[in-house]
Amino acid sequence: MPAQQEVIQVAAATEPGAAGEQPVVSQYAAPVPAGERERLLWMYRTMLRIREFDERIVQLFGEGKIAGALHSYVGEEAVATGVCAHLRPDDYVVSTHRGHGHLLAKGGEMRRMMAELYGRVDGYCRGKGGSMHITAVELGMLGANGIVGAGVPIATGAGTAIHLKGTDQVVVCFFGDGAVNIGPFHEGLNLAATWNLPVTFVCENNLYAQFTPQRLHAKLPDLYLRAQGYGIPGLVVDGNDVLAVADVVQEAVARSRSGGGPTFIEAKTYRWHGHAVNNPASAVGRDEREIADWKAKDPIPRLAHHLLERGIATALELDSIRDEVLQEVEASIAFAEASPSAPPEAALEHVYAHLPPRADL
Ligand SMILES: Cc1ncc(C[n+]2csc(CCOP(=O)(O)OP(=O)(O)O)c2C)c(N)n1
Ligand SMILES: [Mg+2]
Repeated sequence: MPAQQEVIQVAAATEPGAAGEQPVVSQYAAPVPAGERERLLWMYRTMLRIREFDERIVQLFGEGKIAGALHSYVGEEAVATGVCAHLRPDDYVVSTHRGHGHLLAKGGEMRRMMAELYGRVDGYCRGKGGSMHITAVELGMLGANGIVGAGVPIATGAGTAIHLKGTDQVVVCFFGDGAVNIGPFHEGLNLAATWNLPVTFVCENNLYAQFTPQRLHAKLPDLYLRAQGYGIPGLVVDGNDVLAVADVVQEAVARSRSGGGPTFIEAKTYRWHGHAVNNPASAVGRDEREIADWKAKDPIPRLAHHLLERGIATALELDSIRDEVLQEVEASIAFAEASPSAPPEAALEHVYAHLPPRADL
């Protein structure tokens, strides 16, 4: 594990909440608390928050309370959590259509994400973005993205900005196995490699792109080997082992911070549910056996086992973390339901940034 990071408290909305509340400080906003035990418990809590949030929103979708498309991250929690365990609040992440876990791991407030899914004004994008467009620049979350592979050039752009500013920030770009065959993926990786930019590219290989098994869309079984084509380090990791993910990301991020350029990490994992909330898990080519085998590698009990076996936490402590997370989920629903819907007339607000006029234009 790396040098300890400070506990950072990230202010929530700068605008008052639905009921005229003052901005609050999220209890779990700190990416990584100081101290190893705390870091491990943060990982456990973060994976549970991601799991319970995504399981609950599927129910809410079924009840008609949430509209639009939802893509469950259940099964893949160790990737976002392990990655963000080594990021600072001023680092950036670029997300995907399956991005709830990325936001929570980067310090996002569950209740503001829930409000966004409900289309309410207290959501991260004032209820106008929904699941696939959540952006929280104040947390370094540069956006979920409904276009497969489109985050790669955005991450390369953010890496270029860091390079030009001369800071030691880093960017992590999340994308799926389906994105590695998209044109902008190659352009973005090539440019990041050539310009030695501080970007860690994290391929969440859950073995399927929508319904297409990875073996049918790429000849290479190990996608991290693509890194060789760009002349950058490529690493592969068990994406269901949060500690292993944290270790490889620690190495990649340290290299980027010290000017060593980008890394490509392939995290092999699996999503338990269908591609989107309205697709059955078994849709096209996924049999019950395969799903059951991956469920047996559930990253959450795996970390719990480690914590218990090493005497890092007691079963009582882990139970109480679960209780707190379940309460947080229910509180986030109450918060979202109390928040007003985004008014239709707000649709055209915040479309463009208002920049001060420049004399030289
Ligand atoms: C450019 C583009 N092509 C196709 C789609 C439709 N689409 C949405 S998600 C998806 C599969 C993405 O698979 P992957 O990148 O492996 O991510 P996962 O869903 O497995 O997390 C596709 C093809 C899209 N959104 N954008
Ligand atoms: Mg995939």
